Amino acid sequence: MNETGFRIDTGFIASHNGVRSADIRRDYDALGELLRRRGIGIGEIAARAAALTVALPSWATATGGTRFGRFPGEGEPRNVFEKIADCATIHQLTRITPRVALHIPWDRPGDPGTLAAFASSLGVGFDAMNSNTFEDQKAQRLSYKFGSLSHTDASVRAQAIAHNLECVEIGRVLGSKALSIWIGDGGNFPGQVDFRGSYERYIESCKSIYAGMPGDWLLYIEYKLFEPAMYSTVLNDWGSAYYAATAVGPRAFCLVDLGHHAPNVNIEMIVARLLHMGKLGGFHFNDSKYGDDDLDSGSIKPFQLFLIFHELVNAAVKGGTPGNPEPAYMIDQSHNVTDPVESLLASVEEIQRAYVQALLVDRAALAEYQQANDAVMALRTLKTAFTTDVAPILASVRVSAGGAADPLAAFRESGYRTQKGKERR
Ligand code: LRH
Ligand code: MN
Repeated sequence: MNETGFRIDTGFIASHNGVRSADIRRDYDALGELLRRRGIGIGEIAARAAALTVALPSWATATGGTRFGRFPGEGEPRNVFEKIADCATIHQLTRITPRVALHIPWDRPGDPGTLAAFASSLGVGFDAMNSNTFEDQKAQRLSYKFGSLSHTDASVRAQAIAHNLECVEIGRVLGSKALSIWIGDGGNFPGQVDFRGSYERYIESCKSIYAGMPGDWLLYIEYKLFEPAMYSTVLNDWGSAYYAATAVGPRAFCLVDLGHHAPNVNIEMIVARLLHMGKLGGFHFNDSKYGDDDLDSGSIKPFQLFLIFHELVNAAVKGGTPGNPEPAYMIDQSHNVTDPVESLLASVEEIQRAYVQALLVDRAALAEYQQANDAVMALRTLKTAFTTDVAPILASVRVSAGGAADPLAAFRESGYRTQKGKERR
């Protein structure tokens, strides 16, 4: 069922912007003056801010939950078409989320061609395809209880490989250019899993999947410290992902999900390492206080998000690492107590804010302070950028691109959720 229903109309966005444009102009000019005194041209920063794109996770448009419960809100998307419609609304307001990452089988389209046409009619396309061999589907022949791509039973591995190749087939029609693999394989007790055997089986399985991908596709290998396995996880950290990606092929890269690390791990340094090694494929942005909490990006550790973008901009300024593609920026969150669209709107803004602040770092001064081992001034150089309020750039870039000056306010004022509540009984 191709759901269009209520859409926020451009007239509403124009009047939303109209009452804000004078303030935005004043604030933008004031920021421009401040940045000019730092030797930075605001126009160039704005252009780079406008060029950023962040992919939205289809699976985060409905309320998430935990094993202790899920509390769905009104007007939840009931199928992939309604999920795409909500993602298109986020792109309408932010103008930097033109692609959606699908999860199969959660979003398996009856006819990928129809879905592709529907999505493009709403101005969005598709990002990486996400496979799922971490839960059993009804009609599934063999269980993934004891693993999938690393399972001891070759027929289970074959089933998991076939599922990933099906994701590639669907993605080919949708215009996707990447497959993202995360597996929950691992053990709950010492001795349960042969650490090296399971890892070798995983790599061999990925090689089979890689061989079945079109020549211009990328393979993202996502690591995670624990959960659902509570003692050992086959693909547990960046080192394991780096070696696996290197073994699988030149178009295989590591995917850094911010929630997949032990507490207090220096993730920005892992990013610098993977960039150094030319194996950083992309990110699943979210935030966390304890475990893989999948909270809104920038909501708990905004300075860490800034430091990650600082490493990314550093690498880009130095011309990048040969063979390392432009990293893919994707969100992977679970919205348990907020309106999913509102959380995604807020998260997209926090990601764009961190990127723009990272563009403001005086890298020449930083390099001198680092050379001089002047720690205080080195940190201050970063903090000067991180504490710069770049909201005028974000708002002005959105308005120039036809989006909303304040996406969250516009979404609420539009009554979109209430309308969907009526439509999506
Ligand atoms: C695993 C993960 C992975 C997804 C899933 C929804 O924790 O981060 O990226 O497939 O969440
Ligand atoms: Mn993830």
